[in-house]
Amino acid sequence: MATDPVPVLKPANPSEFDRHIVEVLRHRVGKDERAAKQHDWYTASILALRDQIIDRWIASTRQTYDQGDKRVYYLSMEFLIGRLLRDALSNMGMTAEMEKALAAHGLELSALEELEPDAALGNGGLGRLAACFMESLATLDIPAYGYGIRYVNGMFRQRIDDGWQVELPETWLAHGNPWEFERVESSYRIGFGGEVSAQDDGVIWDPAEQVEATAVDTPVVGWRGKRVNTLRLWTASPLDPIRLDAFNAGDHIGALEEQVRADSLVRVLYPADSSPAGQELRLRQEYFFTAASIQDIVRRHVQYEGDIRTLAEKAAIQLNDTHPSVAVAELMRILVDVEGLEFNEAWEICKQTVSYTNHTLLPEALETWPLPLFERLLPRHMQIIYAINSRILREAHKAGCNHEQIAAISLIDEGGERRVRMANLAFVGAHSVNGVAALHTELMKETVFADLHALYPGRINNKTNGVTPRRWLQQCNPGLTKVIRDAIGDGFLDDAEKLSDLNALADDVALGERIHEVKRSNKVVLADYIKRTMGVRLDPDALFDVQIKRIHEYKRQLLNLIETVALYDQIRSHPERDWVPRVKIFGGKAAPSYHNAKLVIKLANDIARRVNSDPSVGGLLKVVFVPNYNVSLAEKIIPAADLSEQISTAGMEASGTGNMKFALNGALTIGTLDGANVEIKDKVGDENIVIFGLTADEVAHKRASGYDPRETIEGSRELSQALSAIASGVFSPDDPHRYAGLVGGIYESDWFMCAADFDGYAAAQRSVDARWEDTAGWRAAAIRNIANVGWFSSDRTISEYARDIWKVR
Ligand code: NBG
Repeated sequence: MATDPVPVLKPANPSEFDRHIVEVLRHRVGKDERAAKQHDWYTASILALRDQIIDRWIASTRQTYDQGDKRVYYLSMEFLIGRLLRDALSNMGMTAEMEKALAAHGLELSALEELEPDAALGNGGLGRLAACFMESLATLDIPAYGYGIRYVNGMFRQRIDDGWQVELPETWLAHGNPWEFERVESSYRIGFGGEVSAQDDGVIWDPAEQVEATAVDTPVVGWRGKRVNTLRLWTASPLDPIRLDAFNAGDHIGALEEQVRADSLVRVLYPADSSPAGQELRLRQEYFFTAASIQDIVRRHVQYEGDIRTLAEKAAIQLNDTHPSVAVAELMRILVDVEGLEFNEAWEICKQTVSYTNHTLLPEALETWPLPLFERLLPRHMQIIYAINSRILREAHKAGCNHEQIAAISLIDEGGERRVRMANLAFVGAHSVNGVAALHTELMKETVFADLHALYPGRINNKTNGVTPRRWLQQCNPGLTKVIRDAIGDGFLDDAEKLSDLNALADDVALGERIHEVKRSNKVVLADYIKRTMGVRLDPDALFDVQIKRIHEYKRQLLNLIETVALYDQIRSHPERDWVPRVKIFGGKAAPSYHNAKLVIKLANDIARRVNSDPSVGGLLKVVFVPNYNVSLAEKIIPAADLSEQISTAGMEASGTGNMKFALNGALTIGTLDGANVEIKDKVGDENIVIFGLTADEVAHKRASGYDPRETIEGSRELSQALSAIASGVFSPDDPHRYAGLVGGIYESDWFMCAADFDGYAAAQRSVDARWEDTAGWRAAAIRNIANVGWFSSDRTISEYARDIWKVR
């Protein structure tokens, strides 16, 4: 039975809570407890828990109003929240009570938890970071709203058919969502297109189309239930749901056109990780949720403060990547056209209020929109952007920028088809522009934002990412949490950096043994899941080597697979050697249109089929690709991992956050000096992490100096053999040329440095084997990882944002 680490609140009398659940079951679910099914109990449990949360929610909101506190507004196209039941129970300190209440009806909480759909309103790291931030904001008692879109179909469900990824719609709302509240009173009209006309007293934008945005709120509970904040997601509806005249005239489909148009705005999350979908609908989605959020923020401010001029004192708007950067133009439009401020004054307010986080340097991910599209959809915003641009370019000119620098700073990309640069817009409209790990922030200054940084030095700052230790330690790994509490007490539950007390115990054999026992039982649970769902049997005493994340060439799942093939060859050629039994676990989704990423998934499955059925490896190597990787699966897999694969081409992974979760759960990292790996290494110490490969500088230099991968490949027997095996169809006898192109890419350009880093990676893997044989050494290193990554708590990250950017207490 899971128990709460520490009772958090004054527990309600268990029998009282039980009565409450039954009452909810009857009156809000409409079921007799004798006839109720699991799903009815699930709904009743959440609603009963929600009642407890609401009291704190109202108290938090009142307090913010009464004290006139500054609020943080986190605008994000994605919130990858996952399941909420366990999180809310644990943070409210009500897990034990809920278990007891359910037991009285012969129910198990863990079974009900499995009924909750994963709210997958995000692609990967960026969306999950937003979810961790929401939880930390509430934990730190900072008044905050998350603003996003209530997608009807979130991230697609991935099925693997004959090794290939198949995308299916995820229907998380199919059975209702007991967490949310629709706020019909918080509705705004959002316009698109139309005409702009100048009147005596200002500019009038007369949109050609309008939809209504309505708020749907979900409470977000912080640790120990101190504060409950709001995640406000927008849904869309037409102003006229049906054109009755058309309907009556027989045009049944055409009559519903507006409804369909509105629905499509909130229908799908674009499943393209770090690359813009490039479609008009995406820009419409961005404007839709941003405009609704800005209107909501301004309305709240004016209602309670009376004076729009004090906006920056009471509101901090954080743009999560460039997706909401049209906020700069929208806020300016409202300040100037609606509130009647002078442009200059409005511009100062805008900059003081807004700040922007960059999450990638990949050129294809820095959003730009074709100018004609932007102008057609948002004619007034286009004018405002021109006005901002002329101001910025004058400043650049005055500062002595040359022609090239001015071209790079401009909000309009004039090379080729003219496009609006959303990153530049966010940069100039914000007082703070931050990167998400130290290396990434430095690279921002040197590469994509070099000229803007020179013009506005001091604006770029670093805020290294973090993860919430509630979900990513306490809730996903109760066994480890208990062992740590027994060892160092409860302090780390409120301050993750207190995990450092474990350092003194790193060589304690008994502690090492207990942590090992927990890890082993987590591995048994995962192995059972994999046996049940995939039919593959895993040995829980093998080394579990895990790479779970979006499938992307820069993340180099391919490098891992090539090394897997090389290891397979080695085991077969040298069966007499003392091989460390390994399980290679992969998981992740590929963007549906990303050909090479989908091929990598197929390759992983092809290799798995061959290796797992080859009796000559004698179970020393197993490969599994776990389908439909999502937040809930991560919560199962991470606590069971021994080795964390963080092997991106240096300079390309902005931060990574999975790397932090694994280390917190006692896995060792094998990785490159990329993203936050660099800082993880600094914290855990060189001896407790396995680093290999080119540095970001070396990668840049190699690319610039005419690198020839052929030479490298020919110089490495292991690599060339593995590549020829893959390319010649050893793993794809049904289609021998399937991987010729994938491997050909490595021979021809090796942009992602798989060949260049292969030998270093393979050697690092063998050093991992050697470490694993040294049981005491491995266990001590695992403890030192747990002990030293408390700094990567999102509480620390959020305190830095609060202090340096938002200026909230
Ligand atoms: C991702 C980066 C990750 C980073 C997360 C959160 C995008 C655009 N960026 O390295 O690739 O950890 O953002 O900051 O999804």
